[in-house]
Amino acid sequence: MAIAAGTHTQMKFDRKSLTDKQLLSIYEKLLEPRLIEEKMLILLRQNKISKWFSGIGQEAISVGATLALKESEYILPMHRNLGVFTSRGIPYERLFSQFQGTANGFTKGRDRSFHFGTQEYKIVGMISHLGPQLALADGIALAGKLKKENTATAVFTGDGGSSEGDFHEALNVAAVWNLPVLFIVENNGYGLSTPSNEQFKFKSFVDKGPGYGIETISIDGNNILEVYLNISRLAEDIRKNPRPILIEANTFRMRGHEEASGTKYVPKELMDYWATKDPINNFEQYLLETGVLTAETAEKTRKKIKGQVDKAVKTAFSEPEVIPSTEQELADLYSPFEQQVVVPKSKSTSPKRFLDAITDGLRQSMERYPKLVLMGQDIAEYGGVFKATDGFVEKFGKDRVRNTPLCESAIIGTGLGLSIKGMKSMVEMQFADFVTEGFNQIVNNLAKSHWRWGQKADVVVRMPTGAGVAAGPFHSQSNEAWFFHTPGLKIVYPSTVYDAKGLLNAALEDPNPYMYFEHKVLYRSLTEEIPDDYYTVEIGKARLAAEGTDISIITYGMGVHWAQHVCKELGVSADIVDLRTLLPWDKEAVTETVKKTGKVLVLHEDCLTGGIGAEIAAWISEHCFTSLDAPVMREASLDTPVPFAPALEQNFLPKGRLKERIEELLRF
Ligand SMILES: Cc1ncc(C[n+]2csc(CCOP(=O)(O)OP(=O)(O)O)c2C)c(N)n1
Repeated sequence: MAIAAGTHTQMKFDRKSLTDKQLLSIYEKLLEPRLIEEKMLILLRQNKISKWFSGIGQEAISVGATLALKESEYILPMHRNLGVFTSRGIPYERLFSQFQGTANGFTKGRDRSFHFGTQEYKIVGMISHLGPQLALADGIALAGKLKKENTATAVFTGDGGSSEGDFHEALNVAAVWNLPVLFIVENNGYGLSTPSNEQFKFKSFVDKGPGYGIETISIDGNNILEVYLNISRLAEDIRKNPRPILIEANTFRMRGHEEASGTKYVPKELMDYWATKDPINNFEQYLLETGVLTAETAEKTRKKIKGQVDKAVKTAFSEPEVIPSTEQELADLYSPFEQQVVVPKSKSTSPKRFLDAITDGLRQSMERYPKLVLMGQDIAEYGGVFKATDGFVEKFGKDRVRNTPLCESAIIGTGLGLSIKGMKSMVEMQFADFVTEGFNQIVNNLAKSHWRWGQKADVVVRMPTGAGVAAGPFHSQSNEAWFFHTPGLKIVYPSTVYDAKGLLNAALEDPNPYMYFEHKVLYRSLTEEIPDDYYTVEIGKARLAAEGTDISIITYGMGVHWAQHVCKELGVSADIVDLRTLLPWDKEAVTETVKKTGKVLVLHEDCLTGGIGAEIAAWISEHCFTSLDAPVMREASLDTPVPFAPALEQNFLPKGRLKERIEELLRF
């Protein structure tokens, strides 16, 4: 899009105290993404590059915002923000390698275009779901605030993405916690083909911020100086006086939603109008008119950048395709961590209930890791609905024991943000059922982040789970199977008081994302004498809850107690294998017990269909077939929601059917 000679700038630029040198440097930065995209358009026509989301016409926002932040401050771009990556100085060839999915990119070929982050350049890239990105900025800002770094964090969203619940949650949390985040809405008129008036009802985002108690400004997103100077001023302000600001940057999407998808649905007059407001042409014209830039220097600058782009394309395109290694793909799921099991220092023990063991583990881990932050609804002064963190505020302070708004998604995202800044977090779900509100952050952000761009997600999500307390369908569910199916997570599920503490400590120690299931029935019904000292339990290692010869019952959680009870009642000699870790589960222990008894029952509280038992049973059939003397059996809850009335609930749970199943298995 070259400028027509003799046109006047259509915008008012106010350079304030910026020097000529600074203006020229901004000009060059503004040109970079445009010239890269112009090259990419040629490559696309030649079928040499995969599709991307064009930022043509919107460059002033990415470039202005990035230049306004310090290099040490994090920026979280979206899919049209090439200017963020170029302004942070990422070598062009690495960007092209990333677009091509080759090894010199940022994701080892695992994710595309702008879906990557890099600690080196303090950029956290998006996941496709758009909105979840916003809460990560909350976490990064929170970490900066706790470390007293006086930093600002900037995060982008489109006007379409702002309709997602994640937008609301992230703004709300940032407002309540006074987090220094610049929320930049690129209001470009369309979300894919949907115009703004079908996306939201308000006229401008300046009407939206005040509802959250957030200051909001609306700026001309095509005017680089307006963007740069406003964001510089606001960033400086929030570094000193931490709080979020909502910035609406008005602009227009000049190309299709994605390259190659066209703009047929956009009225021509709109296109024509916004073409006159092109951020680069106007700024260039202004610089020419004011004599800061000469036509000759403009030409030279363009030529220089084009030359660098051509060279980078050549380098990146000569890179070989990635060679797949299954071993590497699997290894990169998790942040490297070799667990050293910690044994208690002394023999000192005390009787503790299951819940007390959780409290004990949390307390000792808080003492051990000054960078560990606890977050959850009502967990501070109130101590949590089950009182797991009773007294913690007095001991550790409100900075580290944080009451959260009812915003599961934003809080889990905040956990990842904290991890990006090298901190640890525990997020308590008030009930495991409510994890649905934070599901996306867990399965798409926490679980995939290390594999995608090598970023650990040092977050433990505590899940008060299970039925048996007549709490109905939404306070009783077993949902571990949802996460069992998600590569990148680890899942632990203690059934004893000893393990409740040891597994929690182990999970908090490991820098990988954990789902920690704690059964509500066990909280106050189970008491054991356990070590007073800090200790951990080996992750991925099952234990034999009972040793026997007739059958094997492979189970976890309440299943262990039910199996023990029924076997005793029947006088059956059974190996009862308590898995303890569900992901990764202990295949060795399972193989061993199957070889020993040849008769296996897999038991769990979760519903039967698609439960963890299905995977274990299938695995045994495939790998231990010659050791079997009977079909692998399963017992589980009914395939219905969890009913409320105690009689219905007991009928739903597998315990009542267990005796019969064991007898059936024994008859083979
Ligand atoms: C949760 C979710 N729903 C739908 C999509 C498909 N999608 C990708 S971008 C987009 C439009 C986003 O509009 P906006 O946030 O305004 O950003 P823009 O593309 O205009 O820059 C849609 C619907 C998605 N990626 N994620």
